[in-house]
Amino acid sequence: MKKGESGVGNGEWRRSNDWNESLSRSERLEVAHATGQGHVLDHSHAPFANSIHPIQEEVVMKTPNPISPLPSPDSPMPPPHSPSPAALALYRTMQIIRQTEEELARCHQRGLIHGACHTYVGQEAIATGVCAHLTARDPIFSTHRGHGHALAKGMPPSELMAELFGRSTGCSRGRGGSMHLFSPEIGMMGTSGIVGPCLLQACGGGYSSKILKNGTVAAAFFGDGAVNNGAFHESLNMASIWNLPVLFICENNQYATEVPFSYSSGNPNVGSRGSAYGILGITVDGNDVMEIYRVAGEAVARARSGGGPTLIECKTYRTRAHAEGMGDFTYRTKEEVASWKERCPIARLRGGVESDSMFDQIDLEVAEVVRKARDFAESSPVPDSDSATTNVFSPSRSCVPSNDSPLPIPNSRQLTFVAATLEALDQAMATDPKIFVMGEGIGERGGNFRTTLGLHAKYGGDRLCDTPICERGFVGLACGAAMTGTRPIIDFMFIDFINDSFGEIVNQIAKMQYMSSGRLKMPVLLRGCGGVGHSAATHHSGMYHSIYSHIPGLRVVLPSNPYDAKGLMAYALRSDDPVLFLEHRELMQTKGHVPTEHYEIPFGQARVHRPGTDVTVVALSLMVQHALQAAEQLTAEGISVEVIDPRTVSPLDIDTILKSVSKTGRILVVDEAFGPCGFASEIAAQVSDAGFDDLDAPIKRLHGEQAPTPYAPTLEQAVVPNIQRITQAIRDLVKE
Ligand SMILES: Cc1ncc(C[n+]2csc(CCOP(=O)(O)OP(=O)(O)O)c2C)c(N)n1
Ligand SMILES: [Mg+2]
Repeated sequence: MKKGESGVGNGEWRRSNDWNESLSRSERLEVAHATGQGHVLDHSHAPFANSIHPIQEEVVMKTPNPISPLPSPDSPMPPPHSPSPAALALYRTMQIIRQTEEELARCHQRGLIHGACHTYVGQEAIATGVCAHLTARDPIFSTHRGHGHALAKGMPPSELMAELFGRSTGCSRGRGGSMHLFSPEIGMMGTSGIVGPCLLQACGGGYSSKILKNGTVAAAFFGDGAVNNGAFHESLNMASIWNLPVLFICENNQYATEVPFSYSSGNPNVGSRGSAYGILGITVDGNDVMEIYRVAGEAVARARSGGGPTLIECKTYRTRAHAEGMGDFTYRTKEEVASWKERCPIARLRGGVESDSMFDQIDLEVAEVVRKARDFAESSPVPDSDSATTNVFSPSRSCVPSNDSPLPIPNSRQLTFVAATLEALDQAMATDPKIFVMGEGIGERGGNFRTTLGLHAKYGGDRLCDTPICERGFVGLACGAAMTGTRPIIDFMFIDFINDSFGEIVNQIAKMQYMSSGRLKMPVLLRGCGGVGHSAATHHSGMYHSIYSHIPGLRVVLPSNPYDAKGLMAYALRSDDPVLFLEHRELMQTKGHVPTEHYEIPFGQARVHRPGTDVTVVALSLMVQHALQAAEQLTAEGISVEVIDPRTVSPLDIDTILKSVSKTGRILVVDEAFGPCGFASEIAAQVSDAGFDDLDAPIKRLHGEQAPTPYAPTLEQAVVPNIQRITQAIRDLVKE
């Protein structure tokens, strides 16, 4: 088939039924390589009902199908019979979707729906055929066009409609609307307004299945628009190398908004792309619910029995506009839409059965369900405005307190900063089998900075998982894993690499608890080292705490010594919030007193490292150590400096800072990172708001220069605060 041609009705529909489930990944790869796309059989040459499930065989053979291009035109048409229970069940689900969507469209026209409304009309067969094989424990992850997925997974139409009406009874409690539907109770793990992440999250669902050994299968539903996104590539590769129980369901409706797939895709065949990743890829008629049901059934069974992932491309068409209210005929013709309406998956399943049939009874029953759903939505209360900021974070919990301090204790055990975090991690992994670590070289090698040294031998390769270099991919996977009950730790090595996964953190991980109204927890720990000092230059020296602290839903932690590093790490490993754990490279080999036993340091509790009366200095990470040395030097000059280490930027313990300022009347904030919109600016703003009357001098900030980090040691030292500059800044402030 040439680029841009549709396969519909021209005998190009392809599927495979000879994939050997017992093949290992390397054997699958061999087959795939040996045959090119040989694992993808030309359906027109295959016997039609060759490997059909018994129920389906009955259904398919009894369902005349005048619209379908399948089976091949030469196949004999089966005689009409009354439909099987399976066919009726599938029909009912498709009708629920169709009638709910059409009602939603009418409600949108009446102005009852405030935001976007992307309907699934024309594509009902896909969600219906796939979800029929899934239980409530099997997670699905979906996209902006997700109404049909939610309904097929078992969401009552009333909950969907109430959500689009913005009511508190909606599936997302009025927080999500059309594009953000959550019902984890039935395995509907969420739709996303961003194209791509659902594939990565489904990999996370598959990875959880592997860690928890619970036999669940995850599915991602996505459009053709997603297959040219990096998330597609990274997901299929990860699912392949880790043999994840995942179904990738591409709903190729041939347009991404107004852009034809034939234009945007160098290779317009999605199903055959599976072989590029060593996984089975299939293309099916997306308007043939029985065929989808059959193929998905095989794929689910394969995934459940350890046979790994399957990519299923369903060729289909949306017969309404991209979203309600949008223009439709600037990029496609009325004739094209009309021709696809002729291929309606619902009419096709009816197979020409006329009125007074069991289908008609279902139509009437569904109409009543949808009418009641609309009434329910319209009469439901709007959310209480007091709830607008709840569930951004998990409720705080008690912990094993730390009564100790990082101060040197004679003859006490000394550990490096890294060894302290390793001990906390080891202790947590020993007691919590849901924890796993992902990163480059963190397996047998134990990590570039020895952050996981020795753990692979203790806990095995699934829990200490070396990754390909695909930060967005494995962070997105971590999101889906946390959604499905495990505790992922991502070890970035250098924290600069975190920015490749920015969207997954900011748009997905950080927002998940809020968008699910607290029904999903997000225990993802993201760690890595940064900071200036090793001539690592601009891509290996970053300090990004200010950027990520700006985001609601993220905890940001920067320990300044080994004792705090262990306690904060231990607390992070039991937190239900996503945590960025930022380790300064210049601190990693520093030693300090660290108790052997388990202890935790709760977030949001600053440490006053040194009491003083003349000036308050607030600093983070390495800057705490610099500030302490500066304070020591200034004692000789008669200046008494109080040094405060907030330890966490989110949450920020402003009370300890304000209390100190009420005593000293002067404050200097030292931060290695850039100044504008930064940590120091935030503290300055909060102190001027709440502590203005206590100030005897202007608030001062000392921060990194507004420039990328250079390489040469002389240049490097020119862009960050050092002991000498801190000392001078304190002297100047005392004189103000
Ligand atoms: C990453 C990203 N870029 C752009 C958009 C804007 N957008 C919303 S829907 C859409 C088209 C998606 O097409 P496709 O994936 O084929 O799904 P369909 O709408 O056809 O079901 C686009 C570009 C987005 N939501 N996410
Ligand atoms: Mg599309």
